[in-house]
Amino acid sequence: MEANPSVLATVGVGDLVLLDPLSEESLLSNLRERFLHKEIYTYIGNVVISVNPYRQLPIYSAEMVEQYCNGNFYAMKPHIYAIAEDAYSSLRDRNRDQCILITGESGAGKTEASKLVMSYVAAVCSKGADVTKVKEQLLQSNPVLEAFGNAKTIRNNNSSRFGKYMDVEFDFKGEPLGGLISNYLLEKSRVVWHVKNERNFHIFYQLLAGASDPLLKRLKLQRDCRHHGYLGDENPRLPGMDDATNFQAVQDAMRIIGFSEAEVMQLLEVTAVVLKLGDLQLSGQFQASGMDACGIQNIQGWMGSILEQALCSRTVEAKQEKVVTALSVAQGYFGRDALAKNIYSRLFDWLVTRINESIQVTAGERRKVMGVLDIYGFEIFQDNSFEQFIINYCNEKLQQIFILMTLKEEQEEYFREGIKWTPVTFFDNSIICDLIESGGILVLLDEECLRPGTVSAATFLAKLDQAFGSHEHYESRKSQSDRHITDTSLPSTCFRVHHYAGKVTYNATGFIEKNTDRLYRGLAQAMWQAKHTLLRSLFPDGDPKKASLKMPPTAGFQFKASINTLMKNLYSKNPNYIRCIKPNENQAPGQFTDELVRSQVRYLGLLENVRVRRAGYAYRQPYQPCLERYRLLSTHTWPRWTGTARDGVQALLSDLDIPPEELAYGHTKVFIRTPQTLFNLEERRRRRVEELATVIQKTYRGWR
Ligand code: AOV
Ligand code: MG
Repeated sequence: MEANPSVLATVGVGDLVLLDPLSEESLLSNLRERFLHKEIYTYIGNVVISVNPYRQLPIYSAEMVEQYCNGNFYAMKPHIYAIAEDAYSSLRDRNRDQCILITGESGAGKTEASKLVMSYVAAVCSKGADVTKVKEQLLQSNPVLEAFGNAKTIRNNNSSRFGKYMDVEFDFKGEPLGGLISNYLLEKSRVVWHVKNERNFHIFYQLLAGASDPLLKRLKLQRDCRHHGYLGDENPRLPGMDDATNFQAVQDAMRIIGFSEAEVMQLLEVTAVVLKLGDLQLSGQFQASGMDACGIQNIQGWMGSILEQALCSRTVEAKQEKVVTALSVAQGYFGRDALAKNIYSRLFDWLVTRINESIQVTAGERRKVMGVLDIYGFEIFQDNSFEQFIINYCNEKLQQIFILMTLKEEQEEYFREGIKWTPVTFFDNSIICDLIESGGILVLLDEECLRPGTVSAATFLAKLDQAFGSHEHYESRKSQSDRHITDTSLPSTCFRVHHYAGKVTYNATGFIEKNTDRLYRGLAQAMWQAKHTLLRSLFPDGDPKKASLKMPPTAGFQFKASINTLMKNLYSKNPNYIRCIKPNENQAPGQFTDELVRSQVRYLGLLENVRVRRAGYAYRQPYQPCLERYRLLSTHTWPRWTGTARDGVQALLSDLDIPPEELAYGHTKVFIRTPQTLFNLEERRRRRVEELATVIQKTYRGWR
């Protein structure tokens, strides 16, 4: 049978399964050639590879949507719309919950891909008025969450600094009912500090650039970023990003989602409070007599004195006695920053909860779900801390789920089905996941955080050395000297993890504080006393009646738990993969840096992925549904078949002139080698259905 011309007749091959000869080099040059001809999408079977074009391509129009909506996955040029269509139609017609897993390093195009998938699904499902409202709400959650959760980093001008998973729920007809967003650990340290040439979260710049004069005055903010301590003093403008326009868009989006004017105002007020905290100047005087009067005025009248008390003293209750101790300036600043980070991250959680209130589905009918996962990508910076550790751990887990679901499952299924299989070796990263989670670094970090006595980065590092000194994916000064290696690039305060995507050196300093993430109780109480409804509601733990002595779970512990819940959720759905590749380090169009792409091709395991796919069969289906679907194509099985489903499928397919090497019969499923065979079957079925319909119509007319 001829291979599908549309997959072959493009630049290079559109499906790497068809690549000949297959090698890392040929795979790379195929991607390069396509990329340079603006063909950014390429398949490996049903996996889509997307290379970031860093320019607007004319391939996302309504006509394009139309084409993919009516076409067949294998009959059109590779496109992200094809995988969106495949997932959506499988959800609608085959009743299977779907998830879209988007992976790739920072700046590779994950967030853009997730938005393309969402907009595709929104465009193809029905256009009724009530549905339109739901669709708008779902789509508008993006600009809002991006304003508060994205920031410019060195890698990406619009980098997601939180993980996001969104379940979109559909009714039995495939119309959207609503959704539910889960967010994962926001990089809140950015609120109080960012490296040079990066920015704080977009919303701060948007607010200052876009707010009217009266609004700024009301919020007691200065328009110039340089007047605000947390924003730094470099020029914050970004090419191609208009903060003022975006501020308007964010406010419009909130209204569409269903925020009231009062809620929007409160949200902005709390955002302003965070900025103002950064402007607080603490001095020696601060300790003795409180902060200077103007500082209090500036921060907001209702917060002044409570905050002063909370920031410069700490109250410890011992044996029913209250002991008030004064804090040093450094402690005051530490408390101030902790408070700013806490307010902001709680505000972000509130934002997600609030959006969910608007989009959540309450009706009890059985629903179908499409989950879209867009997290922060694997990243390596000059200085990597707890946040990068968490982000990279998350990517490690996603890689694992990819390996498990695509490669391992594939092989194991052949084994289960009793079909001959030539094993393909691939790197299994579960050893790195274990190094981090089960009994790994995060667990030791928790132990260190909870241990009484003096703990520090040094004691934490010593603990790691003791446990993992000889682990092949762990490195530190100590483990190096044990192995007689001298490597001056690894500082003594750091440890290094060999991740699947590269080696990352983490600075252990700050891990303990960031993991414990404790806010002086006095600060939570001060916030709870605030006369601001929203701010107050963010700190239920500040209610003295509810204050418990139990230590809240650590940041790492919570993250681990939520990631594992997420993994279970993903495992229960039919996965669809989009693997994003970053073509160059300059965020520039038309540049394809071989070495950069090669390393991604390598760690994403694309070559192994092609091998597995080639060694195997592109499509499989259990006998019963297969018989049901195609039995009308053969007189052996139509109109009646009385034998077993397996015999039926065999009788039916051998009647259809399909080359025998195209098929394999497993214990419970039939396997089809190439997509073209399936395509052909579907086409014959479509024609046959039409034929039968005409017959029925004629008969019916005859009766009248
Ligand atoms: P990321 O989500 O993978 O990084 P983004 O999706 O934010 O990366 O993409 C980075 C930038 O690349 C975008 O802001 C666009 O300018 C450009 N881009 C990406 N995909 C496309 C596309 N299909 N067409 C045109 N431009 C595109 V991070 O969030 O940093 O891991 O944490
Ligand atoms: Mg992103």
